[in-house]
Amino acid sequence: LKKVAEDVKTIREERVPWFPKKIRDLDKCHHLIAKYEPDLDHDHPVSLRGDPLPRVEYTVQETATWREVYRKLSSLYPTHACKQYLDAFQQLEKCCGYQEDSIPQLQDVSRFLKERTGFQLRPAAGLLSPRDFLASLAFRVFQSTQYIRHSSSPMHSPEPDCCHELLGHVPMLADKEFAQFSQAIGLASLGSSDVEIEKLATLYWFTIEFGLCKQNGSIKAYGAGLLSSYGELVYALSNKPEHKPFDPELTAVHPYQDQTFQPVYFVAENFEDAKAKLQKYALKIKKPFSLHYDPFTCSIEVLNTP
Ligand code: NLE
Ligand code: FE2
Repeated sequence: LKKVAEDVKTIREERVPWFPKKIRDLDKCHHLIAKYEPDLDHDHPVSLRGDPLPRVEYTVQETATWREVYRKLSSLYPTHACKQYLDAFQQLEKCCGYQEDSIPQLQDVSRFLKERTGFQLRPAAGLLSPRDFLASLAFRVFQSTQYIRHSSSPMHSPEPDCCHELLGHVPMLADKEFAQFSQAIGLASLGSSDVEIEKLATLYWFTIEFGLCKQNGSIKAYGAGLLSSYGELVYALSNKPEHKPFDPELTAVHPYQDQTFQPVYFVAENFEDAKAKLQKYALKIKKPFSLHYDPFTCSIEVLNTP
């Protein structure tokens, strides 16, 4: 009987894709999506995984691109960004060197976030596979690019770059509730099947990247892909695209657009509600164990459920 039990256990375990259990395991979560692999004909060293965040010296032209992006976007934030974003952005300007004349260093920003919500940044060489990217969120690690978009398209880039990470993601990751929401998507992804990962990546896309939320009777942006793109931020809050209520079951299977503006955005009631809905959704993902994140050791405890 013991033998049979062990066999059953092995078969079960084989069906579960590998996932990181401690923060150090994230060294193995670095797979890039090939179509987005950046051509490396720029002067900056590409950070290697696991390294401490290197300080980058940006060129005059790169800093000029940053200035343009920063100026245009910060003029829109008061009317277009959600309150949580505006609060954090103010803090970043006050304590973290956010300003139009220099590109903040990921190292400094990571320290700032660590003190607010425990999130930390880690260098990534480009767009990562959804499985690897989502797994890092489970540990409150956010994998960030460090190079900057081309100067010819400051108002929209289909790929992540440091404008997107610093102006899109970082302010939101400084918010407690949003940090919890982000970690919840990450935890749901651990050990999930490819089909479930695809759905979670779609949920990630329509919330953390392109989410809108209700605030004081109007609609504001909280998605990083909007908050880092002047063009799409204006468009998303206009009457051109469709707005639908955030509902994980439907949102998770909705087709998305990764080359140009989204035809549809999903609107959350508020973060608390979005998190509750997401957690309810995550509970339905079938796994032969349950997971517990231990914040003291920053590791995952796997509890077998018979
Ligand atoms: N469209 C965004 C921008 O221009 O910053 C980047 C999105 C990355 C998924
Ligand atoms: Fe992003």
